[in-house]
Amino acid sequence: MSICRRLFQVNTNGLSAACVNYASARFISNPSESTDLKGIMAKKIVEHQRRVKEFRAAFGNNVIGEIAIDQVYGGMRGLKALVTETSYLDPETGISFRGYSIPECREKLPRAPGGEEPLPEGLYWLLLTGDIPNKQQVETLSKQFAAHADLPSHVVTMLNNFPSNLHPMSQFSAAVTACNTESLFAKAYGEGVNKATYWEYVYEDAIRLIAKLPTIAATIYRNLYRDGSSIGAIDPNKDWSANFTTMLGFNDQVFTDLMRLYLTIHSDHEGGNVSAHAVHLVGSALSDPYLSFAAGMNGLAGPLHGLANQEVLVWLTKLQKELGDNVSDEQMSEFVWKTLKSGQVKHVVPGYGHAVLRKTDPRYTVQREFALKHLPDYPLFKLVAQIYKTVPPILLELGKVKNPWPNVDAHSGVLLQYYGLKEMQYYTVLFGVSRALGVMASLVWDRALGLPIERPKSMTTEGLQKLVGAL
Ligand code: CMX
Repeated sequence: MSICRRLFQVNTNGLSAACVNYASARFISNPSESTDLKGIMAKKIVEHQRRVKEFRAAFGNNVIGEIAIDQVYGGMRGLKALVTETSYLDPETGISFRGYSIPECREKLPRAPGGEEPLPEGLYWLLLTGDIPNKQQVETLSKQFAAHADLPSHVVTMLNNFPSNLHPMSQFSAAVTACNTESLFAKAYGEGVNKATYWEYVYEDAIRLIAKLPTIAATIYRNLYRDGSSIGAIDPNKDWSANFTTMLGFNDQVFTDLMRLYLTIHSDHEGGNVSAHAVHLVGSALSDPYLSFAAGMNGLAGPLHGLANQEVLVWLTKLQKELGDNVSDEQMSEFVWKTLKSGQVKHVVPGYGHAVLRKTDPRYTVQREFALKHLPDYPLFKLVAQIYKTVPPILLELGKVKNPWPNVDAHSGVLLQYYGLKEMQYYTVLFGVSRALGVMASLVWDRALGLPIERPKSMTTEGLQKLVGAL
């Protein structure tokens, strides 16, 4: 009996445990030495299509959950209603990419010569295929990204003409949208290609889109914060992150290594978060990958999602300005309470809480480890560490917060500050560049599995009341 057959059988025995079993099981891995990623994908897709077909034929009518009225009004928390193959978020242990935890990815994924952190290109390979790539495979991907990094001239013109008060995330999303002149998928769809080949065009668009994001992001950065100075030329021998930090204007190997870590850990967080879900949803209408990704970026730009990394720094600098570097625990508690009850409006503590996680985010932990190694005495890091002690008991005291622990956004900004990337309004753009790896890998699989246009049923309150006999 095949491994997945056994997993599916477990599913019928005990639902909740079985879902975790299945979700955390590694994608059936069959690593290849070939550097032809698209060729590897073609084989994997045929195998996985067959697996899904058999599964659906045998279990398609099995019921896997119930929906409570509170869930319908409550942001659909906990509904198992999406398929995302690339990653799984466990409430207790955090994210795993194709079954590999962050520490495992850090250990197993190839690194740049002299670097200590994983190359995000390796993670992209892993997300697409389920296999840990070798050095040569990752190098091939780096070269492909470098080869496609140029922007169409109309996008450069557009970026150079944006007003400086347009938020970096709006610029980022608009530039990505305008890049859809390059979409091979849109062109092929217009020409009426066979549906079975859609994934191939999405795959090609995804490589090109990921390749262009650092160029777009660096152009925005230079225009806004470095007097419009030139980003310079792409070096075909450098990895994706090294080219990015050079284009931004940084020349520090440790910062580049931090960027590799950053771009790896922010990439994917299963399918239900706002940015991933938006890309999947818009992609299901067969909007091309550029349009789909831009939709996700507009969601990432919200303060309850990716913009929280900017909000954390704004909040932290306010705290530092008001209280200085040596803050007592009591003073800090007071400041947190003030935030929560400021004026008529109730605010959240940015960087804390999560819709799924119920423990400290491992993405926070890995950034803390990086800080402990490279900047243990940095005053802002010390404040972040102190906040880690102070905030959770206060959030627990509120009585309604389901997860009082820090998420990824509580730590990223302080590392960027230390290395001189101080413009906090820009931080979510970095998150966006990274998020492309996860959502684009998923979009390739969405089309490979032929997932249909997404269209859940909505109800009026009156309709719901009738449904449960309340009227
Ligand atoms: N500070 C204060 N109150 C918080 C809170 C926080 N950090 N986190 C949750 N709460 C509140 C909610 O606002 C909600 O209050 P109301 O009932 O009055 O509306 C209540 O606690 C229950 O919320 P929850 O079920 O614990 O959390 P949700 O799933 O609704 O929301 C999240 C999750 C992330 C939006 C929320 O925790 C939050 O706003 N955190 C701060 C913003 C943040 O850090 N966002 C980044 C998340 C990471 C990511 O983007 O992936």
